[in-house]
Amino acid sequence: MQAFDNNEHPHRRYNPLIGEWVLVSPHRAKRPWQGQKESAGGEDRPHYDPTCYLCAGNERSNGVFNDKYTDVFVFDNDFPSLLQEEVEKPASTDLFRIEPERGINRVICFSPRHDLTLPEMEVEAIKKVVDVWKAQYIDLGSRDFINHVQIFENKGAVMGCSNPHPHGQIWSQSSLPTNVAKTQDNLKKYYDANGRSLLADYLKEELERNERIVFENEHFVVLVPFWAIWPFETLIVSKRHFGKITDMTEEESLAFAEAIKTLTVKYDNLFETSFPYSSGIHQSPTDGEDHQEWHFHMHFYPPLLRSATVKKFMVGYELMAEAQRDISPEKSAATLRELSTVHYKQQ
Ligand code: H2U
Repeated sequence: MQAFDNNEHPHRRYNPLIGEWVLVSPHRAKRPWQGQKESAGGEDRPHYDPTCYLCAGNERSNGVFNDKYTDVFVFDNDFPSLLQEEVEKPASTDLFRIEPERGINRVICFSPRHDLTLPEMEVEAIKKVVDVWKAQYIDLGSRDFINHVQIFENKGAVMGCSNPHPHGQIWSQSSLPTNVAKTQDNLKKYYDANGRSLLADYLKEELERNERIVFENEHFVVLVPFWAIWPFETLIVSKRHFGKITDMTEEESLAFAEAIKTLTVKYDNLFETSFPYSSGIHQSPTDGEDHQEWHFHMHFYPPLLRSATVKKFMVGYELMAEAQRDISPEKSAATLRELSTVHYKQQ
């Protein structure tokens, strides 16, 4: 029988964070493509756009004016997916379960500069975004009806982002959403069985194996997880075991900002385009419990596969059976690792 080769033979890998498998088909990465191309959209934007609803001092769609902010600006989403008011719980049956959900949605502008994105911002400016994420986690998480604070960014039109002005969102709510609940269950089972953080143990082994590391600094590691689904999916994991963004020291916050900057510059350099992704932080819920099992991390899920215009679709088999990828996580990591840390526009 032939010896197993990660880069040749179809196999399945297990994601211990969510308890799900992914099918890896590395031999398939070279198949021809005659399908859809997305527009690369490498347009030059002005520093300030008078028609942008996120630019400083501008009017939003509901008639409210933004502050004339100079670094980071947060406002309550004018079209929130959740509302704060409490309502009566409707009747459920076994097969028709229904629960009211309360929450607060906010929008966070990363910079007043309409033409920038995170990779084009200075590390110190990204650190200010991290500081505001901390402040929001405290502000929202301290409310008694908020048990989870989801910080995330959709970047690029292909990810459904409605405006190129650099911004993210924060959705906070009373329940633990599905993906976070799955992660928490698995982190807790591991912590209860071993007395150690799952991600700390995983990180130790990743650093030893040194096959999927993209970047590391004193406090954070950027890697393509062993179980990555998206072609260039990455994870930023803290070296120290702590559960939430507010546990980070000033030095760790700066190192986190540097990790975000380095990763997103590499992403932009990959296809010399403003690289689209959805990213988000996974951390302890704000339910007042002591969540020793949680280990702070940030996911990046970019859709692009082989150029600025060819994206990976999660369709037939993925929707019906399980997640699948072609290029191996090791190859993706090697590609990202070798890319410059200087943004292509500045080279
Ligand atoms: P996305 O680009 O990721 O869709 O985020 C933009 C958010 O901004 C979106 O949730 C909100 C939308 O509801 N928004 C406002 O709150 N006010 C506006 O005037 C326009 C958009």
